[in-house]
Parts: sequence; structure tokens; C-alpha cells
Amino acid sequence: MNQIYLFGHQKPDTDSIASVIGYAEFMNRSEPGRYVPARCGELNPESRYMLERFGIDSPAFIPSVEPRLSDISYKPVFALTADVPTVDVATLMVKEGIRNVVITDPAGKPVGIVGEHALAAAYLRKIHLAELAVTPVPVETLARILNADIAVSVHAVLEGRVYIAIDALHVTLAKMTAKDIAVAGDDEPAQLALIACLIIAEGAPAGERVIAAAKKKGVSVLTTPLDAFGVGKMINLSLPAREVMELGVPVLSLTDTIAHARQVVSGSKFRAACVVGADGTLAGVLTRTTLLDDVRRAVILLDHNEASQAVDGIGEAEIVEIIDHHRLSPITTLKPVKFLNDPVGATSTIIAKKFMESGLVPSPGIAGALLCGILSDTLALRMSTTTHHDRVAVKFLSPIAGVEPEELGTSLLERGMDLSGVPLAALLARDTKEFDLSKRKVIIAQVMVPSFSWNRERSAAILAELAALRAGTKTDLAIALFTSVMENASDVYGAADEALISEVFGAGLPLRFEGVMSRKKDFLPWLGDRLRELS
Ligand SMILES: [Mn+2]
Repeated sequence: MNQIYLFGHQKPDTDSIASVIGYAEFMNRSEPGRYVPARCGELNPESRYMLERFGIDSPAFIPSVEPRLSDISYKPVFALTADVPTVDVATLMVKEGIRNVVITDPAGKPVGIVGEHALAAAYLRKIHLAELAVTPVPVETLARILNADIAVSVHAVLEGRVYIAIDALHVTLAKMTAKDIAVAGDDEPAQLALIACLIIAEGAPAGERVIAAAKKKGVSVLTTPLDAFGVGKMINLSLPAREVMELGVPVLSLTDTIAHARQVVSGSKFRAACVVGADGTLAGVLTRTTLLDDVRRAVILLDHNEASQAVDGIGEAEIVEIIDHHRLSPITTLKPVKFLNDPVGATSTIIAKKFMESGLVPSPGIAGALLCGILSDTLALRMSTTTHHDRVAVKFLSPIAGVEPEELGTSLLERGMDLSGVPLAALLARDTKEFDLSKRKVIIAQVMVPSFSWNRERSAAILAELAALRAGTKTDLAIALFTSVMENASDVYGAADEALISEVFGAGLPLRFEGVMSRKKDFLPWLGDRLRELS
């Protein structure tokens, strides 16, 4: 089951995050776990508040939907460790019909690769006929390779040159050291003389005298049905994979893009690459065949339909659905796509409608999130974009979430306005404009507040800050508007000569200005008129 990722737009707002979470829950009711809520930007303070308040996990941060190696499904991996005899590697290759076996360290991290080419090259390069030898090999392993019985077991591991006793006995004996291995046939005097480590070939038995002598001298004895040539050949194949494997096979990470992997694989002499997980262990082997598939991530876009607002890599993704409430400037798609655009106040309203229409009830946390999405996008149902559907959705969601929409709206706007923890001076400096009005220098700051109680609780501090601002900027009049969208009004604060304040405002500050929301359209013309009358 391929997963489908749900994304809001870049720099996601609360409606984006809420609708992604809400729609993922809605869709997962019928296909649990298939729909993954995601985001391609940082959470804003309002969205963080929403997730915290309703105990919801943040959507996964996925900055790009460009296909990655993790989007490919890999065939089972055939890997062996470096100490495994090459004959086992070759057997695995034949049995499974594969061209390459990855060699890993004991922790499972790839260290090399054994392929047909490596085998051929290694045996041409490494095997010197004059010097048949075993690298350290457990006696059991050697016996298994030679299909041999262990008649006397003294050594755990064998290591040394291998001599086939075809010379005159004294010549062979002259060459051998105590650790070397002799291969003899059915010739008891030779068997007895050659004792160092003995392999009796051609199915000849190990006689009692030989066994007794071997035990006395501390020598291992193996008997095998193979002839001397077969023993020599198989001893060659007992080389551990480490001696044969090729190094330098490219290693890619599951997080690498497929585009990058294509370059690496086609540029490598192996025409393959090992793919490893975050812990460096082998996750799969990538070949040119694996890369032929057209891999695309399936995505659903919410709260936007423009490519410029979408997650990076959208051009290489498969869009399966779009749900939005904005103007149309849609992305072009390769396949037919479900597309629902409804000009309601929030995408979260559309998702809430889906729950209502299907008779499903969202969990309390999801209901709370959708409520946040609607209240955030409609400024608590006060924006002109608010529709009947938004109000119905709020009525549906509030009791499920167990919250009062008024209280939630105010709390959200407060977070959205990001007033908490910001010093007053910084808040006043965020949005200031300077004007020359009838030869007076005026500076006007504007701060959006969730409710007037926010500024009324801080009136003395605000007036003090404005006095400092006026001194610092050498202006005649420093004004701050604290505007509440909820109340469609502004509280006006100011610092100037007392006489000027009372002449302009006719009273002490702060003063409530009903209907004044815009500094440019509502307040500035009024102030300009007052100052002109005074001059
Ligand atoms: Mn929206």
C-alpha cells in the first residue's frame, strides 16, 4: 500500500495545518495509516498553540516530494559477511540467480561486493598454482567445502600452504612446515610420513595407525571422496569473501534523490549501488533495472492550488486530489485528479462538511483543529469571506471539541498576532510609519490586538514607550493604534506636548475610535484634518 502525503502550502497557516490533519483522519477512517499529514514549512505560533491545546502531533516535516530511494521497493537483499568462503557466495549466486552478493561487516554495513566479474578477476589474479594455500579457515568449513569427514579434530582453524604429495616423499617433506596441509591418497606410508595436517583424498579411509599417529602428534585429519585436483580446486574456493570482493561499490542513503542515484549508478563500473538506512546497514541493492520504474510520491494538496505555493518537487509527484477555497490558478497534472474548490471561509470548513455529509464524527482533537482552521482564516467569523457554511461547521465542531468558539477565536488571534513574550518596544517598532502633517512630524505605529483588554492592561507602559519613541525619533507626535478586528475599532495612544494632545484629541489618551481599522484610510485623514485646523 503506497502512502499518500497531504500538504498545505508553503509557510503553512493554521487552516493549512488543520485541514491536512483533519482530512488525513477522515481518509484514514477507511484506509488506516495510508494518509500521512505533512508540512513543507515551519509551524507558526498560532498553529503550534492549536496542536498543543488539542494534543495533536505536528504533521511530518517533508521539505520536498522529489522521489527518493526510500520510495522504491527493493528485492530481498542477499548479503554475506566477509569471512564466508567464496564457494558459499558462488553457491548463493547460482541458487538465487543473482549477479551480485553484497559483503557486509558484522554490523550489517556494506564493505564490498562479489559479482561474477569479481569472482573471475579474483581467481585469475589471486590464485597462484605454485602456492595453493588456505587463509584461516575453520576446520568445519573446510570439511563442508570438501564434503569431508573429520577423522581427527585438533585445530579449530587451519592456515597454511597446501601440498599434494606427488613428489618423492622426501621432497614434499622438505618443503612443508608444521602448519601446512598435505593431501595424500591411499598410501599409508605417505599418510604417516606427511603428518602435519592431513587430507586423505579419493575416498581412502583413515586407518587406525594414521589416526593414532595424528592424535599423538596433534594433527587434524580429514577424509574426502574428492580427488587431489578436486581438493585443490575447492581449497581455492575456500578463500574468504574478503579476499575476493571488490571495493568501492557506491553507497547511497535512503534519503538520496532518485535523480542523484541514477547518476551514481550509471557512473559506476558496478552499474549498481548499495542503499543503506540511517544506521548505515544495508537496505537494498540498486541496479539500473530498479531505476527504470517511474517512481512518484502520491500527494493531496490542501488550501492551495498553485504550483508556486506547493511543496518543492511537486512537478515530480503524482497529485491525486486538490481541496481548496482560493482563486484558481491550478497546477497541471498528468492524470485526472479529484479537485474540490469551494469559496467558503476556510479549507477546514470543507473538511468539516465532509465529516458532516458522511455521518462521521471527528475525534475531539481533530474537531478542535478544524475549528482553529476556520476561526483563524475567518478572523473568528468576522472576515467578509465568512459564509453560512463556516458558521454551520463551527456549530458542528464546537461541542465535539468541547470548546467555546469565542474564547478559542480570541486565544488563536492572540497567538496569531504573536504578542506574547514580545517586548512592548519591539511590538511598537514592528509596523510604524512617519508622516509630515502641516509641518509637524508624526510617527504612527499600529498593533493588532485580539481584544482591547490586552492594551488596556498595559496603558501606562504603552504611554511611557511612546514618550521614549517620540524623544528617540525627534517627532512632534508619536501615536500608536491598538486595533481589534473583533470590535471593529482602535484604541489610540499618543505622546506629545500636553497642549497638543488636548488640542488634537480634545481629551486625554487613550481614546476609543469606533470604526477605525485602517491607519491609512480611517485614521490618517482624520488626524491630517485636525492638525491643519490647528495650524
Ligand atoms: Mn485557508
